[in-house]
Amino acid sequence: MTDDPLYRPTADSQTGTATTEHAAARGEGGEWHQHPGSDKERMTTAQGAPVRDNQNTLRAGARGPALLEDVHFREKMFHFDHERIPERVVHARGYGAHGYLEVTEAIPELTSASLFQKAGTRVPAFVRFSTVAGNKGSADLARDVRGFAVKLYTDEGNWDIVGNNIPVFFIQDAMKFPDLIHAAKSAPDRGFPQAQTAHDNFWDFISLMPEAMHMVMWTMSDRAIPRSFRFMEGFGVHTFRFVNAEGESHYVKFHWKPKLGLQSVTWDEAMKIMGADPDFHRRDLWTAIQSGDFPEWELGVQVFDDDFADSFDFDVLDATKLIPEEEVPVRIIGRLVLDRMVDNFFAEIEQVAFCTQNIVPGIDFTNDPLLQGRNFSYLDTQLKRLGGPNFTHLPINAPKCPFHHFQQDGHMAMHAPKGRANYEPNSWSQGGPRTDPDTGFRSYPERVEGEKRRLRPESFADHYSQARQFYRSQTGIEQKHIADALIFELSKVETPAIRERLVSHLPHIDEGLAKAVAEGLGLAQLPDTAEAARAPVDLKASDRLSILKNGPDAFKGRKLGLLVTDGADAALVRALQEAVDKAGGMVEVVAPHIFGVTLSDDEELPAQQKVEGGPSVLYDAVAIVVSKDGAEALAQMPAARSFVADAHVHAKFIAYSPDAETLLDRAGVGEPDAGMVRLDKAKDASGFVKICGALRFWDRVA
Ligand code: HDD
Repeated sequence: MTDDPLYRPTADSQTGTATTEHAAARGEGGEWHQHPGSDKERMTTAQGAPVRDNQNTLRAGARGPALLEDVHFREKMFHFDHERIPERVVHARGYGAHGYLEVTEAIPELTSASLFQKAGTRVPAFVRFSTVAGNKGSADLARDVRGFAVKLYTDEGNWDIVGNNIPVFFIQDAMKFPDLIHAAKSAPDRGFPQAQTAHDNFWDFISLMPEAMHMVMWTMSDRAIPRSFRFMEGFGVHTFRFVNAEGESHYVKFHWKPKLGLQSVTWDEAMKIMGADPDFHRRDLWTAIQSGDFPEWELGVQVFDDDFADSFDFDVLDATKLIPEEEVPVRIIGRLVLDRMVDNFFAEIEQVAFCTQNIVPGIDFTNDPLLQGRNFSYLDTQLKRLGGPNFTHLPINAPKCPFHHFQQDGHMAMHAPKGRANYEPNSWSQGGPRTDPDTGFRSYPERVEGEKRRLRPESFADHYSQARQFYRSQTGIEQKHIADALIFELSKVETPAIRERLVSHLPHIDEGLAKAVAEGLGLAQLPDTAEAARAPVDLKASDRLSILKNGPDAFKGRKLGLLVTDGADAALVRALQEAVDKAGGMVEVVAPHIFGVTLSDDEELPAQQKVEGGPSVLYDAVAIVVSKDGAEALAQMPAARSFVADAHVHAKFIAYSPDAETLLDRAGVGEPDAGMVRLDKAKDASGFVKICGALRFWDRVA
């Protein structure tokens, strides 16, 4: 055997007349030997029998029929046939990573949760990000809510915060969830459209559900097309309870704030990214973690008491409402760092089972009717998805603290409890675990009374005021994006009455928005305004609701697309690479050939993308460093012209070497503006990267 990393099939291995000699290790004692990348183990069947030939079925004669007794073939095929489990009914497409939560501020006065007792405590974490509506194989950039589910393996059990990147939800009561999801996903008769809400069923349902209007503002905003998981906020959405050692309770809302600031793409970019790289978000997370640039979020809490809850304009149990940060500031108490990719997508990302019911002593639920319903749904769905009640035995779901109980047996039980006692109470001296009245989980003894009825409280009735507040808290360009998104989505709705019904809600949010959407849809006049259960009121705008008011001012964690040709100015290329590196960003070289280019100093520069496969939508900013001949050649290539034209239309910062002007010209880019920087000298590169910190030159498209 050689150390050659590539396996080269030999003539023997293809005909099955001989086997490769494997030097090493017979499996010892029934263990599954995992040597990542190693070819030193002998291949066996699942029963451990050594395999001689993995290429050919057992046949009667060289050209004869296959034999039923070919147990190796049958076992292999049987397992393959059962490789898939049902995908999640929502949030099917996701990606995740391992990391930890470090508590930066202890809060024992608020909660007895063990992890929050001492600053500096670290607990392992696993996070899964997802889109909601699309199937497992859909594209990352769909306009959709992003799931942000966090599993914290504390020393008093697993605590799951199963949140989203949007702090509110479409509906107030879990009873409506199946309807919401049915309406959002593909229509049942035709099986499309996939991963989008731009269709009749969704807007039919939504236009009949005024409580969804606040969430609709968020999903039509750029929040629903994040640039990457690393640049989005996360929210626990519901109001939860903290309970301290004295049994006192405070209400709490959980926030995850990305260290790199907020950033989204534009809708035109999103549509193009879905074609160019459907895995854009998962690739981004993978690349960042593999390159040691670990994504980080602050854990923040909004804590408030009954007095605040009673005086607040809305019901804190209503998941379609948020509490503006200006009213209850977010207190930062920890940091979440993702520093390790999974070893195996299926074992970890697919099999991880989040349940809102997974809480630990010191945390408790409130009576939010959405949360109460979720507490049933998640456990139930894992049973279906993972095939039995023992999904907690899977390593990704098992607690990392000691656990002892009398639950037993069932499909795929992987624990073998010893001893005679499997019930409690028992009087055996080796009788197994005992409950602890002092430290065991205690529900907050909230006083409840009332008639058993199905009704929505009056305090949930204002459906528009916070939608208006959200819209009016946005910058002009963000408001335009909301209007454009509504026009796009409703233009895909085939039934005029549904379009109009949706527009009839908009005057409650903003007259200008209603008019812009009506005009964009070509409606001759605004439809009659929908009846409101409660007339909306003007609330104070909240800057924290805008992405652009909370963007970063540095290029850290971002990517420059560097379009080069043979003969490109070597000093300039290096200066750009250094400046981006210094800013904590990444450069991807895009060239006419994947081999790369030869720079002006005769050094070779390898490429990561051929120009057709590396459109500028994949980058946060672009630089075009080309020779005169190179510019001429690129100007003949449609992909190179689109690279430039798209970067321009998407308001990106563009740097270019003087010889690139021919290409800019041929791409239809007019007079240079302040977002376009001509790099005459290598030392201009750092100035360019500095202005890229603003991420977009919005003036170009405003
Ligand atoms: Fe849900 C999955 C987030 C309302 C029922 N939900 C799921 C995931 C996230 C959320 C992030 C994916 C978890 C993972 O990565 O495995 N869901 C939310 C948020 C909600 C919400 C933030 C509102 C505040 N969900 C909600 C309701 C119900 C469900 C009201 C039902 C009553 N959700 C489910 C589910 C899923 C799920 C069917 C599908 C797969 C799974 O649970 O594990 O049980």
